[in-house]
Amino acid sequence: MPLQNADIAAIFGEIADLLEIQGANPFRVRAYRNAARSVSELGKSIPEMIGHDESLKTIRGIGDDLARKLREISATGKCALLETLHREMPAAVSELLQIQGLGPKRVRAIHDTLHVDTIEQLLRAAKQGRIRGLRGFGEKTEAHIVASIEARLKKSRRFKIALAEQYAEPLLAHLKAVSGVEEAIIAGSFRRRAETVGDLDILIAARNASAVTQSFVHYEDVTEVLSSGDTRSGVVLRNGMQVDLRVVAPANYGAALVYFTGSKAHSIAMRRGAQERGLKINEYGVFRGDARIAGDTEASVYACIGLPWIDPELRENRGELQAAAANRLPELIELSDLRGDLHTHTKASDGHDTLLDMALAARERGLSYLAITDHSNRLTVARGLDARRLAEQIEEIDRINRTLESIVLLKGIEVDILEDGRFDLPDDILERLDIVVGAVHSRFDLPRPQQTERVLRAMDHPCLSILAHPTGRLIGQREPCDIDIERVIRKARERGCHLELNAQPDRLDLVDTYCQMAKDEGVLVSIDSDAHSRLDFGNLRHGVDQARRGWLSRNDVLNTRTLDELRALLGTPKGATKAAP
Ligand code: DGT
Ligand code: CA
Ligand code: CA
Repeated sequence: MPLQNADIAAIFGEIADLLEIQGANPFRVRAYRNAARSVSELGKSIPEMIGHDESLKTIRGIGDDLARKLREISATGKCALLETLHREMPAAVSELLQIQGLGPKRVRAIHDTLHVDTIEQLLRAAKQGRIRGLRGFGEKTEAHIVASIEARLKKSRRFKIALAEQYAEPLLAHLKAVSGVEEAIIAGSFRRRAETVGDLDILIAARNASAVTQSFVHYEDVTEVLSSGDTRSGVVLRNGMQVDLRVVAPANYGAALVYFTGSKAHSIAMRRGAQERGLKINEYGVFRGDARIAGDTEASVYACIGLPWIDPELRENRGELQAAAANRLPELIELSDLRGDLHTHTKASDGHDTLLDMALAARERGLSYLAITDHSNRLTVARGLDARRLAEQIEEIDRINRTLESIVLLKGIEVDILEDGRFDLPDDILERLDIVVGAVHSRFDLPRPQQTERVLRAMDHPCLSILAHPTGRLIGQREPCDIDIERVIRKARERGCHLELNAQPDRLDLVDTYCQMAKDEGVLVSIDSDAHSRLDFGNLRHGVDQARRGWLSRNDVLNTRTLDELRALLGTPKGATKAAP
């Protein structure tokens, strides 16, 4: 793996942190911090620039000294200054800066007097009351430190659903194999297909509860048993994920499933509905007085309050109970409804497979069209295509389309939206494409008015078909950019262009509530894998899950259309005329 700009930026960032803790000259600290930022946002690879003998001093914030450091890091992967700083102060100390309320001076005081190097040590010290005695600290600060570390730990302990699944499925299979088990399911946020899960909630219907419990606590991946009883137990897996287990009698399964699927807000709203009818719902069933009137299936529970069964993805108390009562629940999209994928990469940019391999893999999945949308020009880190290479790819696609059956390749590009909202490829090449996917890859930090204007301007371009990963967030890693999504959605409607639901498990961008907004405005959402290899078409399933949470039906999704319908929708945009070729 060659050195990435992000690695270099991380080194500069850490230098800035450690210098700051040491009380270095603020100008010097800021220089490193600015350099870290311009390196990470630079559209070109620094090692490549060095390889091509390009001047590094054209980069914002880089002078002689920092240019020398860039060369040093590119050549050795290390920076002598950082190593010196590490000898004086352990790396983990700079993490302490991330705790709310702790600036460099305080971090230094804590480190020097209490020899605290890590966040865990800091939490312990704060809980033992050793912080309040330091000069400049008090009980309030100490309590604040505890609260913010705990909030942080809680947040970081959530697992992306695609990852949780890898641990959950084998465990579930293990439990299903226990004799006497009649039903076994993972309920909670996992069943609601949330983007991340805090823990897993396994529900089992079995006659012999203790056999299930024994098998659960002795599962090979368990490192800690938190509790173990006949109906309830909890464990921690090797990866740190907590799993709760409930074992119920088969007759109670439906009621228990409603209860443990949640969400809590959905359950509470349901119980209110039950009370109005003089009923009581709990995890054992539905009761009128002492008489149990339902609860063996989920549908029987909903029927008691006059409702049809509700898909788990909708159970967030965001209007699903009202929609159910009015018989207006959406018929949610399914994976098999997708006929194509409109955002994928090949070896030509940063993908791993050839055009042909991607086409064959898509066909294997039952897709009937596939847009190839490699990166454009400016993303040199991803070996983005310039107009000449894109023209070559267009010809190659024509050649492949002449020989390939049952699938059609569409010519496309994932074009970079520059900071001013323009594209980094000329119109005459974009006009030759079937599909133009526009994407922001830099300056995620622009203030809301600029970010919004930037994207709206890109959407004004008559060639733009789809706005890719509209908020740019990476789950647990990068916050969404600050953008007025309502204006973006309205713009898409006016312009007749579309918004992507990027199905990469760490993007899932649009989020569910924005999907719902798009649907309400009549804007079609395109569920795309953003595949970088032929194995990535599996992403589509996660995209469909997210779309279901966003209330989308087949008709709300662009790539459920037949190829002819799609071509019509991608045709001449509303409010713009495509220049004649
Ligand atoms: P998570 O684990 O944070 O991703 O989210 P959930 O929804 O899986 O929440 P969790 O694991 O705390 O609880 C699992 C389900 O159990 C939850 O969705 C609904 C139910 N539940 C838990 N606590 C309560 C409660 O106090 N009242 C009600 N009605 N249901 C609860
Ligand atoms: Ca859970
Ligand atoms: Ca739980």
